[in-house]
Amino acid sequence: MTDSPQESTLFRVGVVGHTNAGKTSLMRTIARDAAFGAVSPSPGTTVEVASVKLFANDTPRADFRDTPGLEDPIGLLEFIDGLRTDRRDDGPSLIERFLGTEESRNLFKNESKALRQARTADLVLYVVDARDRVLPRHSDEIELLNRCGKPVLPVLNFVSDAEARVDEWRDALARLGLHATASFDTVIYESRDEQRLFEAMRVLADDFRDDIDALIKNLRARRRKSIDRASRAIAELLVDAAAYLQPVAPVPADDDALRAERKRESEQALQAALREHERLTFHSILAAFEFKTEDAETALLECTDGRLGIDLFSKDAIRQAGFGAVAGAAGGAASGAAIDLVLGGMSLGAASALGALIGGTFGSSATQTRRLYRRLRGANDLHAGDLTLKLLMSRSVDLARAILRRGHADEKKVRPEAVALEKSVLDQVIKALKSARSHPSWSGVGTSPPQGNDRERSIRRLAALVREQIVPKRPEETQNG
Ligand SMILES: Nc1nc2c(ncn2[C@@H]2O[C@H](COP(=O)(O)OP(=O)(O)OP(=O)(O)O)[C@@H](O)[C@H]2O)c(=O)[nH]1
Ligand SMILES: [Mg+2]
Repeated sequence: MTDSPQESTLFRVGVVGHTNAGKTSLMRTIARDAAFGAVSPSPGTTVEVASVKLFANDTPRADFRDTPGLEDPIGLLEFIDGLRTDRRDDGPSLIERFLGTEESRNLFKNESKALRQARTADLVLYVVDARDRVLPRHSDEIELLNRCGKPVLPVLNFVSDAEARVDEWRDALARLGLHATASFDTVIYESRDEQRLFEAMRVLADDFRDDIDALIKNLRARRRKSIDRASRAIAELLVDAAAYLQPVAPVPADDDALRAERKRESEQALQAALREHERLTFHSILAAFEFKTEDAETALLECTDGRLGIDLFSKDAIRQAGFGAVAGAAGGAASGAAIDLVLGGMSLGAASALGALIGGTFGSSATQTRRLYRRLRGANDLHAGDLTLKLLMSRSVDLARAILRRGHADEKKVRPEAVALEKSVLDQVIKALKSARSHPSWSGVGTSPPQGNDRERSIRRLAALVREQIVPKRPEETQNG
């Protein structure tokens, strides 16, 4: 890998460690790129150095280099010790000498690629599988890295695992002279841990303080933006679904069989439209958190026994969301496929009152007018009931919560945990959707989202409500704007 003059001044971080410690996984999560490199449970996966640049406001600020794992640190340290010709040989000169040997090109081919990066980096991230016991090979690895003459920051990976020995590791590292340590699970993502990792890097690489500060600021801004975008996508889904009307074709008054048939057709069409709209929202949530959505169904979302595989219009969906009692109270609502679709019926009195409305006493939109005429002619509409709206809210919030804590290194399918939302929150949502209910023209189901100030206000109000459910406000977020 050769560098242009401009690139050679870029803050360079070597990501080094024992094989299988999660170096490539760390790269994936930090770069928000689930396709970076190859990750596997077997050791020796990465065999070439690969670089990722991190940007803040379109300016490259750091160049992270993934390296092959150190497979035989004990043998390598012995070999390098054997290269000593003078007792005053220091670490870097021994490493340079090693990199010039024949053995560095064959026997220690992978290790030499890693050490070359450590030697040329401005900072070395030493990735450790924190579930491992602290072994002699680890102290040899640290000795090798120390000899490269660059600041070393240990990163304890797998820290969300019940078997992680974080304290043991911190203690052992301190005894080896490494007092600054970061912990970062690359699969179960914690934005605070990522920020702390960068803050620790800043302490050790003061020359690049401005770059690291810019990256930290960028991290915070991106996270806020992701949460805002996901909240908005969910709010739009709710407004669109609440406003949506599915017409039921009119039938002669005496033909009950045909009426039932038309209603069934309409129900199916409404269900299909809302299912598709929910699916699109799931994609928007993934995109909000910088996950690629092209392969969402195959790589991320498709699951048969998990939450997302459960049909929106099924008893299981109701049960999953913890709405069993609600559905029971609705009396037979949970009877399978045709759950909670409401037929907009109308009494004669109401119809004549509407007739007066259409007469122009009060202004009404073209869509409203058309709808009223249809109703006067005995036609009807179906719309989603409150239960469906609550389900849409609950399912998409569950997904957003899961994605919020998903590292790009996670290779498993998304399995959102069903967290029952408070009844008062769901009631607030239904209340906030009241105006959408009476404005069919606000619905973007099956079309591009309509524009309009009132719709926009409704969406913003709901988005604030949704945001609080995705992530409770943290003092630092409010303080930093
Ligand atoms: N649960 C969990 N799994 C992880 C974590 N980091 C890595 N893994 C898994 O551990 C295995 C090894 O991860 P890699 O990223 O390939 O490790 P590596 O250090 O790049 O390995 P080599 O390239 O072979 O040296 C993969 O199966 C990862 O999915 C983590 O923080 N938590
Ligand atoms: Mg790797």
